[in-house]
Amino acid sequence: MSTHSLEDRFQHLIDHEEKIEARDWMPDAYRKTLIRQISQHAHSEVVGMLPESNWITRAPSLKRKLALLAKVQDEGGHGLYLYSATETLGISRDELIEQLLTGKAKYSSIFNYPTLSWADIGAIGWLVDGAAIMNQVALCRTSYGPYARAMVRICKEESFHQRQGYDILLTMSKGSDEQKEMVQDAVNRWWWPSLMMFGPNDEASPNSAQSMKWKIKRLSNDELRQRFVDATVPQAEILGIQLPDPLLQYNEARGHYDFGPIDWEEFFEVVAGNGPCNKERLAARVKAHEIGAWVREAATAYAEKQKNKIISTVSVA
Ligand code: BYC
Repeated sequence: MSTHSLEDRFQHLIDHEEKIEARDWMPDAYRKTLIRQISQHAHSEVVGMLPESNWITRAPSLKRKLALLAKVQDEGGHGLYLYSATETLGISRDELIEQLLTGKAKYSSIFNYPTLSWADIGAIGWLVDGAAIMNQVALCRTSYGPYARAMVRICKEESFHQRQGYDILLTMSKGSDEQKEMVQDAVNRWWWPSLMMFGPNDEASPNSAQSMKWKIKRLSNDELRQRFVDATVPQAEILGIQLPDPLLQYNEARGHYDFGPIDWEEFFEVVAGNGPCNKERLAARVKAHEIGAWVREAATAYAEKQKNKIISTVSVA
């Protein structure tokens, strides 16, 4: 079959909502885009463990500690599913990790901000996981089968993450004046970076048009951002807090909330490696990789031993 007809068949499958599987023919650019997006997503999950794990030992009760511990472990699991999905596209885990540790690969801008108080853990769950779910529910319908299936399970766990964050803030917002101030301060700092998670505006998003045609992305960056704002404003009202945007206002004609301009300069600085915690985050991942070398070596040696055992059993038989 010519490349032209292969490409027609591929787009036909996508247009008819069929999933593309690892064994199927796909254009090189589709494969490349998926490797980029899924591996960035995997890196984000793993780097995303860092700001929160910092608070596990300081959680204010056993229940809070258990929930946070479970959440951080879930993020590690999400990284695992996503690295595995990326590997089905013909790239090794070692190569992907190398790209992260050498700073060649991106991960979500949001994880380059510091967690200064316990209320930040609530704000991350509510806003960061809330934004992540908004993006990821749409990705459950992405055209690449292994990615879509990984997203279904991830979304179930993300809902728990969002609820645990909101519950922290709800409890604190009914507490002392100092606790209420901590909630407001955390939300002030996490609101705008959460809106940036959805990526640049549609007209400044170089990958969107093609990714939408291939149904890798099902909704645009701006559509998802708007849905997030619309869903989150009423939740902020229940908390009794002010979102830090004087231009935030319901627009009857549009049926959506209008919101103020995003500081894209800050976003691109953070993505370029110059955010408040970029260097710290990468250094932590490099250190963890070095410390974990013996685990990988032991697992490889064990796998080799098992392989030899099977070979010798077969040759004796
Ligand atoms: N941070 O053309 P665009 C989570 C890059 S949640 C850094 O719109 P695309 C978690 C983009 O990569 C977070 N970089 O790109 C939650 C591109 O650069 P390259 C992870 C960003 O791919 C709680 C350039 O800007 N979620 O994991 O069409 C706890 C132009 O952008 C960002 C996902 O990864 C950003 N925020 O759309 C723990 C979801 N935004 O690669 C963990 C899956 C954009 O061309 N990913 N860039 O050099 C996606 O849905 C899409 O990749 C994005 C960007 C919407 C993020």
